[in-house]
Amino acid sequence: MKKWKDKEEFKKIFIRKSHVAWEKDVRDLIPNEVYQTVAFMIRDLISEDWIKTNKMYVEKKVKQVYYFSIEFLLGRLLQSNLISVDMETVCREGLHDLGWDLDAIIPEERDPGLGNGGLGRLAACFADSLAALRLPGHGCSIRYQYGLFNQRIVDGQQVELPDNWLVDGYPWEVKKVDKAVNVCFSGNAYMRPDGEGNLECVYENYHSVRAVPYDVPMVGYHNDTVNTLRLWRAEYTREDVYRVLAKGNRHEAFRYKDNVQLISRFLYPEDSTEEGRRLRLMQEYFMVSAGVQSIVRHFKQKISPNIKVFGHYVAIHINDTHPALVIPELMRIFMDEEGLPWETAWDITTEVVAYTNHTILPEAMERWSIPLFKELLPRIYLVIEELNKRWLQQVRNKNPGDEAKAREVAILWDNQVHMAHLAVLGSHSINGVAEIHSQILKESTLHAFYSCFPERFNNKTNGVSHRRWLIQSNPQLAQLIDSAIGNTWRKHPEHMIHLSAYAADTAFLEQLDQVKRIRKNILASYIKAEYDQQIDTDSVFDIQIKRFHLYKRQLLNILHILNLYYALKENPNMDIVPRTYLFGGKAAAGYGEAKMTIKLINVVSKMINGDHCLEGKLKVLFLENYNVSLAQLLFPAADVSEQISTAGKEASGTGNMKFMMNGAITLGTMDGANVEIHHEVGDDNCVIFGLRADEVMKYYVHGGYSSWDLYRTNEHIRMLLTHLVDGSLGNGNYAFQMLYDSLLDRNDEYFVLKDFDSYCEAQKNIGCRYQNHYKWLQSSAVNIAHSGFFSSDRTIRQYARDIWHIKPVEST
Ligand code: GFP
Repeated sequence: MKKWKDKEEFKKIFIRKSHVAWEKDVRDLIPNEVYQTVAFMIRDLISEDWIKTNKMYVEKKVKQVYYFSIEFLLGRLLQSNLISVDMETVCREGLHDLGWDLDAIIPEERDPGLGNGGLGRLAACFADSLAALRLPGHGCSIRYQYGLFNQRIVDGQQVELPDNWLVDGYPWEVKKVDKAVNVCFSGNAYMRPDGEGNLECVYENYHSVRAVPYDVPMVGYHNDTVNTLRLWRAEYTREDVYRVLAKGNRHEAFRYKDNVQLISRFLYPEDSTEEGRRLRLMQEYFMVSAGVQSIVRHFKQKISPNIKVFGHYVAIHINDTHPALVIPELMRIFMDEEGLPWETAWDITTEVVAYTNHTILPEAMERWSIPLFKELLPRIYLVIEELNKRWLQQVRNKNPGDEAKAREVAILWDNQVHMAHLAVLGSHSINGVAEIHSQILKESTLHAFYSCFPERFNNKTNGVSHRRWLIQSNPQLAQLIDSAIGNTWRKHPEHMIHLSAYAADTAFLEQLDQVKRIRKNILASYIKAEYDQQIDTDSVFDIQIKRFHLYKRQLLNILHILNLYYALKENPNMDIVPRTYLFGGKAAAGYGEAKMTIKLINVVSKMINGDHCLEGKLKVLFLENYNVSLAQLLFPAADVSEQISTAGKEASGTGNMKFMMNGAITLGTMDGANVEIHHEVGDDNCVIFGLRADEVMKYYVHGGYSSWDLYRTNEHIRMLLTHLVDGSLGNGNYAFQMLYDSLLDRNDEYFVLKDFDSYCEAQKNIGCRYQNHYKWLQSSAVNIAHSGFFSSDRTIRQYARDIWHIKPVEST
């Protein structure tokens, strides 16, 4: 790994680079130019290793994994790359001498919002761990011109603004024009005899889109591995534009150009319209086809001309169902381009592909209308049709007369393409992301498939990168851990368990208290600067940060806060530990209830924060535009981690792990990875409440429970619900009618009211525990000590060993 010798060398290079890049004196640079200059300097440091890593993989002919994901939520790269190359201090000191503060430069990087939540962030942690473990693995996704929207709160409501993250350029990417491929859409596809007694496919009159890759380096932590995240951008070709122009219609040519560029313009186009759904399907196939074509080309050029051994060298992972078209795309290439018969093509495909399921929510199980699919991807449709025919034949042979069975596992049914079924059928491994979730997949969601292929199902509990979420986000805590147990945990997070010995060490706990205080102060300063709000750093920081969804139950949290507020109004002398409740998260633009929950939080926040009779006992804030960078400020400052989804609904959660790593205490249901956190730390060190997943399931089987009964019998609940619609929250009558309806008329699908009392108890429990501060700190230490299991390094090692069969590659 190339390095800067010292800050003097850093400064020399910085001055030279900035002269060339900006034609300016260093004094005259603006902060963004400083950021870009340092980014290019890091690129300089890693470029040899990047080339070498790729060469080494080819020379050693190692098996490589390609991780396909529609989201890659990287976060800013400047600081994480500086940490990986071990040059943060040199850079900080060098910049300081030149009159710049690194901490003021870091925010100049726009946080690339190429994802929405856990799914995309997990992909980024996995890329980080692959490189840190020297594993040959790369990412594949789309270079969206606009990331997920920027969220602003106006009059308490979420407003979505475009996230034009590329506006100043992105210094980490490298455009690889020579690696472009064409992706074909529409046209006609049909089978005809090939003259040798077989059928061959004719695909004609299609239009093609040029897919151009932009590569981003994934830099290994303190090693010389640099893997690649390949992001595809859709471009038109000049020839295609001329072809349209030649027909004499200039408007048509403009429309064509625009339609092509649209493919990689937005993350998650609005899918409530046919147009939006069409675009989304185009995006999925675009990413898949470009990615698979480039893998096959690389394999044939660099590894072997014999396509039959493809599976010995390549593993492809599909992150949720969005990239499931990898399966028919591989089949297309193997049969149409490589001339393999169906059976051989199928054997190789299933040998290569593995699938992770991330949710059991029915709305997230992707389905496409067959007419749309056929029109857009006629060749791929023929493959799926044949696959479905062969598969159902097998199923019907085994279960004669049982059409219900066929329906349960069909890929094509009810005029729809079922992507999860395609993903399961075409993969040799199917995993869930936490023990309880994998169990639910086997027992219910994918039970029919589990009974056909039990050996394919397994669990891989999620993990998070302790480099980003601890070393980078909370350097104070990282140093404290070093001082107690040495620094081997930085490369081996499982060594954090040695901290257990310090959970009763008063001096250590005092320092831990100090660290938390520092982090709470940092957050408080941010909130003061951004919102002009003072928050009390002696209060409990109780934080819920995640995407807004009814099943994640931000509503339960805010209803409890409202209840607490009313109780304080009634009894101003009530003795409670002061609380600061913080929320952050985005709601999908078309998701009414989620947006209304944001509004409710903001209305309640205004009411409570403006009530000076509370004597600082209660404060509520909604922080705008939750993203990776804001998360890095919030996790280290938290005392309480809100993980309160309806049991059985949150596949895993990864925020829960980030909080734990930073010493927060989980307040959660027995859901997702909370179950494993509870298993690690025990009842003494987390607070569990609410219905268990099997209880929820039992209610569902019997059509739910009656929330009206609760409404009638529980006066707190009745009062809270009444206030949602009687105008007492100051927003006019019926302001929160939609939430009221979801809780009562739609019978509280997510058991918010059913778990309400239990949650209130759990909140009281938190208060009591916090009062015994010494014990609280002990719990905090136990949580940190046990968080090593939740490092994505552990998760990735398991994927590498059990699913991908890839090994670390040492440089020679
Ligand atoms: C989804 C699931 C989470 C899970 C992540 C990563 O997250 O429970 O932790 O995927 O596996 F819901 P979102 O993208 O929905 O936030």
